[in-house]
Amino acid sequence: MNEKITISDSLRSLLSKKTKVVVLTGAGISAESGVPTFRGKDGLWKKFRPEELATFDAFMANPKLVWEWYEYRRKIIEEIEPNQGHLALVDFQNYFDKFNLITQNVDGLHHKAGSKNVVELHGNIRRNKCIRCGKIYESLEGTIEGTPPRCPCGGNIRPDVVWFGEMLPQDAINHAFAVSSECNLFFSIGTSAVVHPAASLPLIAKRAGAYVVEVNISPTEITHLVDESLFGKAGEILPSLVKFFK
Ligand code: BJW
Ligand code: ZN
Repeated sequence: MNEKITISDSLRSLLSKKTKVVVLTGAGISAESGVPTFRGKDGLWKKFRPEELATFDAFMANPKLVWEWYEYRRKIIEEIEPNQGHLALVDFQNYFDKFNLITQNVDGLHHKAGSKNVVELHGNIRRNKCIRCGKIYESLEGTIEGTPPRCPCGGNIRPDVVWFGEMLPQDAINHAFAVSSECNLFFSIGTSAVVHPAASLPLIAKRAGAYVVEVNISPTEITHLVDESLFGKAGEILPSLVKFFK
């Protein structure tokens, strides 16, 4: 008997090994590790307007400011650890025969927790790339020091993340669409579900017949569309869900 959460009989019966499961995560799953979310009361966007920092135009207009903002965030991420929510999703992966984890997060915490084959829709904050020749830099080795550093080709180095108005990595989004339209059970965890195309994944799953569950501390844009909402912290709800696995 699990005393922490109450779930429907429908969800309970879907928590079987054979169910095809897709999980989409957002900033909320990393909040309990100490990564600020983007929106809401304590969101990053309260201090900085997104269009000032998370667009290519913003980077071109003020590369130093944007680079320093990412350096500040990298520093936060380097010092923290995955939480119980990330760890529970490793249990999900080990339990379900068909499991796909898709994240909008750039913090790499799912990987650090032990999740495999994580689909990163918005890139990874640790990786960088040259805006001129496109060379990918896993570290800053080989770049010319500066704020931001420069590529030997002369181009500025930027974080390899997806900014507003930019295309998502083609393979990642194609895979995300494909598995979302084929799953039986879809979890939308710790995301405000306002940024597209990621926000359309739960809707695609729902339209294709999946049972859609959201896990969030408060209602979101998709609350009225999902089959079940589990309100609470991901770091508490997800370990409780694992206890229902047969
Ligand atoms: C907890 C919790 C706890 C807290 N437990 N829960 C269709 C309609 C309208 C607009 C568009 C559309 N298609 C495209 C657009 C434009 C745009 C867009 O979506 N705009 C909307 C905002 C209106 N999309 C794009 O531009 C995308 N590109 C694209 O579509 O390309 C095609 C194209 C190109 C050119 C022209 C036309 C088409 C790219 C989007 C890139 C998003 N990038 C960012 C920054 C990444 C780099 C970085 O990190 O700096 O990605 S923005 C930011 O938002 C980041 C996040 O991944 C993303 C989503 O945020 P998320 O994860 O949902 O976080 P929050 O803070 O919003 O929510 C946290 C939630 O957690 C809250 O609900 C809390 O309650 C909850 N919570 N603690 C559980 N403990
Ligand atoms: Zn270059």
